[in-house]
Amino acid sequence: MKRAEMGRGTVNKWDQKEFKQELCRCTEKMETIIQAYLPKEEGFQRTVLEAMNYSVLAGGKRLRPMLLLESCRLFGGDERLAEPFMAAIEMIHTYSLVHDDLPAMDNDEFRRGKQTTHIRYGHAMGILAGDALLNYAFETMTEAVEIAKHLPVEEYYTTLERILQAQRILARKSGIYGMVGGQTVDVEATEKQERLTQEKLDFIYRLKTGALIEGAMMAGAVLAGASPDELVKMEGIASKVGLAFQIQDDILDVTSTVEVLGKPVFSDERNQKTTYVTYRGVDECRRLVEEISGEALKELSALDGHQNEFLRQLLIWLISREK
Ligand code: GRG
Repeated sequence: MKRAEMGRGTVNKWDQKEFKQELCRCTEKMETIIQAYLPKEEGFQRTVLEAMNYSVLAGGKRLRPMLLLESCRLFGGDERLAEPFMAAIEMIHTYSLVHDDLPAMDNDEFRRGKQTTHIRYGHAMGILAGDALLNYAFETMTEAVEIAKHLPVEEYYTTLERILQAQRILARKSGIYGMVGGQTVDVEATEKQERLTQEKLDFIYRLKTGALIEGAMMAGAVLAGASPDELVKMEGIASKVGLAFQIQDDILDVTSTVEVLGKPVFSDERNQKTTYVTYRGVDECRRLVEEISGEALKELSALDGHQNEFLRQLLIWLISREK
């Protein structure tokens, strides 16, 4: 069944093969959109531009842009408006990975099956490329204003408001009340070799991993004109997805291989990090992933009048992913 045949409000199910085919198409689309917004490698500062593009183009599942787009579609939004935000959120995500891999943090040499940015370009350039990606992400989001200029005048001001709101959401979710905040608590606890309480561990997961997933789904929804009440619901769903996603990441760190993951395994143990697996063990973590994601899916299907079968299957896939 083609996606076009699965309009809003339909609840038809896809089988696994159909979903995988659509996922492939969607990943290719993400690559095209992301590439279109990357900077040209030119000028005296060319090295940092190359390092930015190297990091972004190294691969990755492109989950956050997909979640943003599908959340926009869920509320019947205009995809064109979502595109600069899709590229921007992948830039923010990539910057966080580039900085997280630095010697001052996780000190990893491989990511997405390739050398990490600071190994390839040197430590200083790793820091600069991360900074540049974060900055360029916010510049890229403003491209949506150019797209809005082509809308009928009566839609223009509403659209500008939505663009600003989406930008604000992404600033907050990637900043001190989101990803940076979570990473701060994580780094500090790791340095002190603190045995985390469940409360602190949940705080780290909610902010470090969950916040950007929340940002993706909320920004997509807000661009499509979702109501404040619907936004709160999207935040709740995304928060659960983020938690399940991170627990799955913990599981993969101890059960997968470097070949499948494209990054080192047992890195949590090496960095003496407390994770859900430390407290609960792999089997209990698997059960938890199912329970939490089940709740998220239930809340998603309860969104009145809004259904997106691809988004539903995407959430199932990312929670049960193998890399
Ligand atoms: C440096 C401010 C700052 C934050 C770093 C994202 C992050 C916070 C650290 C990376 C390490 C980690 C385990 C993060 C949790 C989120 C996560 C599982 C990231 C990997 O995301 P994927 O699986 O990666 O979507 P790809 O490569 O597919 O894009």
